[in-house]
Amino acid sequence: MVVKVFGPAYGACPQRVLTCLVELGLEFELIPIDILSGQHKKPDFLLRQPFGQVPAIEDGDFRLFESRAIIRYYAAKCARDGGVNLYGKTLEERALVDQWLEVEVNNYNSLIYTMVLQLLVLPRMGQGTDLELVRDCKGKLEKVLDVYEERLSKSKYLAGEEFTIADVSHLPNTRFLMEEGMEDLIKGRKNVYAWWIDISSRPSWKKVMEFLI
Ligand SMILES: N[C@@H](CCC(=O)N[C@@H](CS)C(=O)NCC(=O)O)C(=O)O
Repeated sequence: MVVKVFGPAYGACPQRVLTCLVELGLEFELIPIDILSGQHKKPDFLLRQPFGQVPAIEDGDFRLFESRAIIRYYAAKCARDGGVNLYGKTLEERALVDQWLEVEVNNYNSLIYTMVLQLLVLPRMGQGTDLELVRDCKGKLEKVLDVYEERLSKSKYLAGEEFTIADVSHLPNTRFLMEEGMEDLIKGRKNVYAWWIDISSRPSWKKVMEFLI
C-alpha cells in the first residue's frame, strides 16, 4: 500500500514524516497542500486534520495526523514486521527513543517553533519580529543543547548507539537553526555538531531536501 502524505515538502512536520518513510523503505505519494492559500483550513482538509495543520496521512482505510504519532506508527509497524528497526529492540530501548522524542517536542521544538514564527512566518505576513523573545528562546535553547552535548558525548545517537526516529524527529528544526543564522548553537558543541553532520548526511534526509529544489 502506498502511503499518501498530505502536506508541503517545505514544512518541518511533513519533512519529519517523509524522512521516516524513506528510512523505512516505504512507498509514499506526496500530495501537496497549499498552506499559503489556506488549503489546510478548508473543510475537505479538516476532515483529515481537524486542527488545520499539516501533515496527515492516508494508508488504505487508515488515516492519521500528528507527525510524531505517524513516525511512531510506521517505525513500530516496520520493526514488528521484521523490517528496518528505528524504534529499539527491547522495551527499554523503545522507552529511550520515546524519552528523546518527548524531549524533542517539549524542550527543543517548543523553543524553535516560537523562533520560526517570529523570524519567518510573521515577517511574511507583514508583521514585526519580537527580537527580545527570539533572544530569550535562544538563551533557553543554549541550555537545552548543553544537555544534548552531554548526552551525545556518551552515545552516538540520542537514544543510544543506533539511529532512531528520535534523531529523525530533530532533523527539520536543526536545519532551521543551521540555515537561519543560528548555526553557532550547533557548531559550538563538538558532539552535537558531529551528530548533525552524521544525521543530515543520510540519504533519507538528502532525498527529502531534494523535494525542495
Ligand atoms: N503537532 C503537529 C504540528 C503540525 C504543525 O505545526 N504544522 C505546521 C507546519 S510544520 C502547520 O501546519 N502550520 C500551519 C498552521 O498551523 O496554520 C504535528 O507534529 O503534526
